[in-house]
Amino acid sequence: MHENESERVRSAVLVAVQRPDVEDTEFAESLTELRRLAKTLGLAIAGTCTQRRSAFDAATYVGSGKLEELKGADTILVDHEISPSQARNLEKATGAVVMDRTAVILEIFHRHARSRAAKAQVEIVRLQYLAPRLREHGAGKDRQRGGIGGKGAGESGVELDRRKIRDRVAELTAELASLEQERRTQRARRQDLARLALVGYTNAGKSTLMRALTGSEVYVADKLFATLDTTVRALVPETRPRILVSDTVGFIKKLPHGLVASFKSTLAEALEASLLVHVVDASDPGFERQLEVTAEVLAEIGAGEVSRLVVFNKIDRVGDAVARAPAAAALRERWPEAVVMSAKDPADVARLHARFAAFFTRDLVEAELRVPWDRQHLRGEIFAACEVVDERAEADGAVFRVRARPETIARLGRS
Ligand SMILES: Nc1nc2c(ncn2[C@@H]2O[C@H](COP(=O)(O)OP(=O)(O)OP(=O)(O)O)[C@@H](O)[C@H]2O)c(=O)[nH]1
Ligand SMILES: [Mg+2]
Repeated sequence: MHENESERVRSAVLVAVQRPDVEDTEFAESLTELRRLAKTLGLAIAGTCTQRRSAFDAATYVGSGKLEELKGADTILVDHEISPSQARNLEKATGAVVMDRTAVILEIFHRHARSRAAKAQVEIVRLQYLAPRLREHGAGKDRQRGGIGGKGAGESGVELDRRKIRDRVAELTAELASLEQERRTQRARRQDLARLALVGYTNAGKSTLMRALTGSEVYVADKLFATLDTTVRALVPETRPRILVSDTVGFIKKLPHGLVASFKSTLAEALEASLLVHVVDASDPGFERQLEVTAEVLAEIGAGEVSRLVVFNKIDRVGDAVARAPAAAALRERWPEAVVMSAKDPADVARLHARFAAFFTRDLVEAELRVPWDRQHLRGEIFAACEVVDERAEADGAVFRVRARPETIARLGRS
């Protein structure tokens, strides 16, 4: 988006075609979500235009009758991924800027990326999205209006021809590989520590829980995709052994495939956790579908087998004071293993904390670690990673009687 244009509040008309195999509730939920995505981008919603059709129109996505209605719209947001030619035809017929669901999500990711890795990952997917659109149009300057293909890493996307895009993608990929190397080193250091990851649909409350559980100041916002980077913090009050918590990028229906792939490495870190805490916004009418989407993405990225705890969050927002208790009871009955809670309730957070501590102390073993007097720098590490039951001094060094994970004892025994 041009810098000068980003100041102006643009208005958008939401457009969606409902095919026969899509149920009304699912269709409505998806539109509601597109409205929230638009709000996250700061767009004002000027209207909604829906149509039932057996299939998307091959040329213009909606039928010709609807095209008339859309004339004069400023921006059109299409609730599906459409082809470059459909987008171009739709723009020609209506005079509006057209963004499909993928473009909207990519723009949000672009704006919210903070770390070098997240920026590079998003930029790669945006360039790949842009490439076929450049081919169709040539690099006309007006293509910048859609918001996609704006400035990335100091260059203007539209001025890049396909070859330059390929070079840039290669450059970013190499940058990511070196960042990945750093990350692997950090990761190796944490390998045998007790770790859990907060995963789930965007806006479920993962970062809010992260804050409550670790006392850290991670970013929380009523926006979609507020978090794009994995952050890692220790559970507070600290447990023995220390438990590390990772906050991760949220999921969404129809997440552009390039993004799933590019966020795999960010998520990979979380996936090394022994426990996945699947956070669900129980106050969202579409929470069941969100639960499914998250489960699908987790399976897709290879996390299907990791132990999982489902947390139904935001119970304080479910119904009114009268309806809340039965709603919570219904959730507990249907998902007996799950936790039903509010991240805003300190007592609930404390209960969750206790549950995590119990999970990680379950398979601790007791062992003795002998640390020679010239290796006392290991002391701090032992206290961080283990529960020290007893400590005594002997002629050749200190002997610690500890309770810890078998992997931890193996590592400390080697070092
Ligand atoms: N009432 C209520 N609001 C909550 C609760 N948990 C989170 N929220 C709010 O929900 C919104 C989203 O919270 P986040 O913690 O940013 O959600 P997230 O899962 O990290 O979202 P992404 O980073 O977009 O994936 C914020 O406005 C929070 O204040 C809760 O238990 N009760
Ligand atoms: Mg977040």
